[in-house]
Amino acid sequence: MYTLLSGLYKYMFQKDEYCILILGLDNAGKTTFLEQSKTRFNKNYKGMSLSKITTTVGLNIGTVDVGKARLMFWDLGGQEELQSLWDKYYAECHGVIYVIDSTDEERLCESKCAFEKMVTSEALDGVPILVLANKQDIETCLSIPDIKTAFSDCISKIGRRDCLTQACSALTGKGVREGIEWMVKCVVRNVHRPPRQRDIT
Ligand SMILES: Nc1nc2c(ncn2[C@@H]2O[C@H](COP(=O)(O)OP(=O)(O)OP(=O)(O)O)[C@@H](O)[C@H]2O)c(=O)[nH]1
Ligand SMILES: [Mg+2]
Repeated sequence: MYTLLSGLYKYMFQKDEYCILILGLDNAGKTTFLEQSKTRFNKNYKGMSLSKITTTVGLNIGTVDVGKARLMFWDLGGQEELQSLWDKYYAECHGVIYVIDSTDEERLCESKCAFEKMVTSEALDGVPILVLANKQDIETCLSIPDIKTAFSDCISKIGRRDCLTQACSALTGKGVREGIEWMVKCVVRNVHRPPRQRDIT
């Protein structure tokens, strides 16, 4: 009886946990995205004012529950000297959210280089990647096709893993829910696959 009840309790309340890294250059909007996600998905979360967010030195951690999945976000600082720390977290992660500032054409090439380095890391083989073209609330921003063109020579390096480019505004919340729901679908599907098939979609 106890086993039956504890099984039922676990089925109803226990969440499966997934670690998701939020990466991208400094000023891309990673921490704003994290705060916006917590506000949107966690009912009683009283978020900090988005305008008060300052550059991340180290990392921020946040949790978001989506159905039976619990996403543990690790938002890492994007400044050049902090990028060398990103790969310390790769072995533990189930998914990557890569944030691009769509208004910063000058740094797009720099962002592409950081993306390329990340995506070719063996420790991330088969890990789903959500690319967020952020700051789409600003009229002069680059469009999704513009960004895909700028990143085109990385495409072959993404391989056969799940990858989606999503228009987003971390500030207004546009595209945030869609991006997270896509990520949940991918990570849940991946853990139920044998490891060697994780990169086959
Ligand atoms: N207009 C607009 N501004 C945004 C958006 N997302 C973030 N910002 C602004 O961009 C700036 C940087 O945002 P952060 O969230 O601190 O960026 P970050 O990627 O965490 O930066 P680091 O912590 O330095 O790596 C802040 O002034 C934000 O208000 C967005 O979707 N639209
Ligand atoms: Mg930050």
